Amino acid sequence: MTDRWVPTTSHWGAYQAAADSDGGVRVAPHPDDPVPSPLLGNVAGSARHATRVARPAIRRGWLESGPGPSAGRGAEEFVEVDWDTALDLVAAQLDRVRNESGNESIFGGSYGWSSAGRFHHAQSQLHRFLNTIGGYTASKHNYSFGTSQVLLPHVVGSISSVLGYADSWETIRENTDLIVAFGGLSTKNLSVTPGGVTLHTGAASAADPGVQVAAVSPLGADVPARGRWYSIAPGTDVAVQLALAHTLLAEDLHDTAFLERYCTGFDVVAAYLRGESDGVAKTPEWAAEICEIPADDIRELAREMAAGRTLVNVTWSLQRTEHGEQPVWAGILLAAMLGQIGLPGGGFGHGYGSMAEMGDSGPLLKLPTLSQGANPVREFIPVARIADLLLSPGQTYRYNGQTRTYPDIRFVYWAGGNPFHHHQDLTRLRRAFARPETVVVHETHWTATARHADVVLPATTTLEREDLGAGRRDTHLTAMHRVLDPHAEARDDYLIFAALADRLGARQAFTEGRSPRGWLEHLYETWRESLRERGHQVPDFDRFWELGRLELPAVDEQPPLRRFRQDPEANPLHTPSGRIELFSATVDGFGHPDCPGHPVWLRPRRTTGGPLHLIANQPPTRLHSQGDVGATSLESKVDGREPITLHPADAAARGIAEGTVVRIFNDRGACLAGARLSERVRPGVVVLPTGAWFDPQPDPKRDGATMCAHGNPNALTDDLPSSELSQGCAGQHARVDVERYDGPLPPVTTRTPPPLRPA
Ligand SMILES: Nc1nc2c(c(=O)[nH]1)N[C@H]1C(S)=C(S)[C@@H](COP(=O)(O)OP(=O)(O)OC[C@H]3O[C@@H](n4cnc5c(=O)[nH]c(N)nc54)[C@H](O)[C@@H]3O)O[C@H]1N2
Ligand SMILES: Nc1nc2c(c(=O)[nH]1)N[C@H]1C(S)=C(S)[C@@H](COP(=O)(O)OP(=O)(O)OC[C@H]3O[C@@H](n4cnc5c(=O)[nH]c(N)nc54)[C@H](O)[C@@H]3O)O[C@H]1N2
Ligand SMILES: [Mo]
Repeated sequence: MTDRWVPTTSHWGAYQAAADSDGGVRVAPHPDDPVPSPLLGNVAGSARHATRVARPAIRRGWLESGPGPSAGRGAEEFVEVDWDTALDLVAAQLDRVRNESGNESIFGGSYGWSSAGRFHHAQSQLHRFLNTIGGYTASKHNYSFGTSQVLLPHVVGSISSVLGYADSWETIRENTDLIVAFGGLSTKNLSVTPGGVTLHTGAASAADPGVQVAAVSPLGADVPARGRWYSIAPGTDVAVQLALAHTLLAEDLHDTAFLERYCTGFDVVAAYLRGESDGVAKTPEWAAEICEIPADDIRELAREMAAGRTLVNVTWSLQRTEHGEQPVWAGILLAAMLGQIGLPGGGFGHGYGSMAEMGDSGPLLKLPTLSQGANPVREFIPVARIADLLLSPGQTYRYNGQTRTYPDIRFVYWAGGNPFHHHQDLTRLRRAFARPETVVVHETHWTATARHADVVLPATTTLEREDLGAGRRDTHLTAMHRVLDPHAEARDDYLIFAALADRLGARQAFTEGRSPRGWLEHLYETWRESLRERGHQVPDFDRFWELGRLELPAVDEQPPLRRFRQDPEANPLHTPSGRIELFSATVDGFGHPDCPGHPVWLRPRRTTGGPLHLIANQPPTRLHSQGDVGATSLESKVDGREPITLHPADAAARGIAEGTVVRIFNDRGACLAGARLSERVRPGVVVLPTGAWFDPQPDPKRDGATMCAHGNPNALTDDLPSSELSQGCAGQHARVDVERYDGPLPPVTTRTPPPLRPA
């Protein structure tokens, strides 16, 4: 424990921390950070909150009756036990399951953001541990841009060519005339990068990029200060994009030389735009009917796009929807027709306004990295198919041209993620979590996922251990000093896995004989050596630790799309044609009905659920579910519930006033929330951000159904993928209705631990 101010970092940025006299923590922004994150306000209140997991805890039914499927998960009380009891039980079950049915019946995907820190990253620790004991069924891709992760390799050959080498805000300011921002440029998202960002320069840039911005979004909040707002009906961006493309084509504003030299398949797309292949010309008039943006505005915008250097940006939210491939592919089509892909400040952007790293100018540098080892098991799922996996062993499904089969999972191991935050249709996920024999969760706090486990092992937070921290495109590496002693009996994920590895005969393989501090030195010195080989000098570990941070050396690398533009024969893309595939014979050949071989407008299949379009976007007050018991998050609540924002007209039609507690419902579920009214939300659209800790209670309006008393939108979302091509998360949208909630208000129960009994 230290009452000195010491450096640390988090996914929402670097900061300073010191212990206070009551055992809690004081935090202050990094002194050089121009725009510290509001999420910093959650740290102090979360650090020693009543919901910290204090001791190993075991669900009573599992402890008394042994492993097996159980609907008691998420309902029964927990029994607190000592560490040796808990570790012996977990090790024995891992051993039994791997011997009886092989390691593929252990699901260790364990998706989630966990905490910043290159060594103690819980998911990496879990994967490394499971690999030393024979492997696990894994998950592929992420919830953030999992649809693009499957699509982009078919279209531009890799994900990183678009996401890894984004132009900096500075380059944009110097070169760009117009940003057409599908999904807007939301500053609320820009304090966050996985691993952290030391100096938040991007938030200010997105708020006012210094160039023209045409922001296409249902929400005024996504529009930068001097941007133009194109208010769009959610889920219809592709219609606008195709109409922009149609205008470029019809008015001969497209760059035929670029399309011929660098792209393939434009002829197929052009026939579709003209309506030759389906009888419908994709004119602005056609689009206006769908997206509710006037046809003349679309036509004018197309002309403006062709008149200067234009960056076509698509936020990640747009691909986190049904048919989420289409707005990404259509965005690339538009950028290709403008002929500016590979030019500074032009072409296609994906994720400006989604994450701080996009537009940050720090070096593209490999950071110190813990090896996860090799997984002998080949089974995996696309990450968002978790409920299908648990509910439907043996069932086949399509994915990226393949037909795959779900393995039979008996043991679920989760560390550093919160599926009862991140997954869709949480009522269905509860049924899925009732199926395995054993669910083990490492958690810092009593999240909904911890409450749905059989064995909960208390993990330390970053403040309670030492680590090295930096994010992608970060400018600095931070020496994350320990500030607090571990809470109660909490242990580092690493030490928990070391103790399990010991019981399973894999201690040496897992630890390589190193202490946590020994690992930090090892990772740092290995990294330092690799930098030295490339001609960069950084201080030794002891000096670095004393300094508290070091500036990362600048590395100059030409973005792959710039090299491609300079010489497409010498630097082809990793696509079958070596070019940008506006039509992909590969994707076409897969025959997925919901993702044909070129960008198309597809009507949403899901139109039931209610008259209002719910947007479940990222919360301005938290990182996902992290920090929901902290001050910034709590201050935003309305009567203790998550705020839902409605247009005043939609509210008035339902007798809802500012501050009213409302019930949001559809055929999948219901939740409560507190009404906030705003003219800056499109009529017919409501916004309920993700991350309020899921609080399932009996729904007083529907027999046998549950209602989240707190306001988690995943009580309402559909558990359906973006498409069969990518099987990505499509949780951004749902159809719902909203009503006043006049009944007696159920208390929010997430801010105290579940019922716990001493052994
Ligand atoms: N409806 C809808 N749903 C969505 C989205 C959406 O747009 N709409 N967005 C999706 C997206 S993009 C994402 S990335 C996901 C995010 O989903 P998650 O990454 O699962 O969300 P987090 O709340 O960050 O969960 C991280 C968990 O790790 C725990 N943790 C932190 N540090 C440690 C540690 O050191 N050790 C251990 N053992 N645990 C730790 C935290 O307490 C927390 O519970 O949500 C997705 N869900
Ligand atoms: N404060 C904070 N910042 C975060 C996170 C967080 O939890 N909290 N999470 C981080 C993570 S993991 C990720 S992946 C990124 C996610 O980055 P994004 O996915 O880009 O973020 P969202 O906030 O979900 O959505 C951005 C905006 O898209 C708009 N939008 C939604 N649907 C449509 C549509 O159909 N058409 C148009 N034109 N616009 C639409 C919404 O108005 C929304 O505000 O954010 C990161 N930043
Ligand atoms: Mo994400």
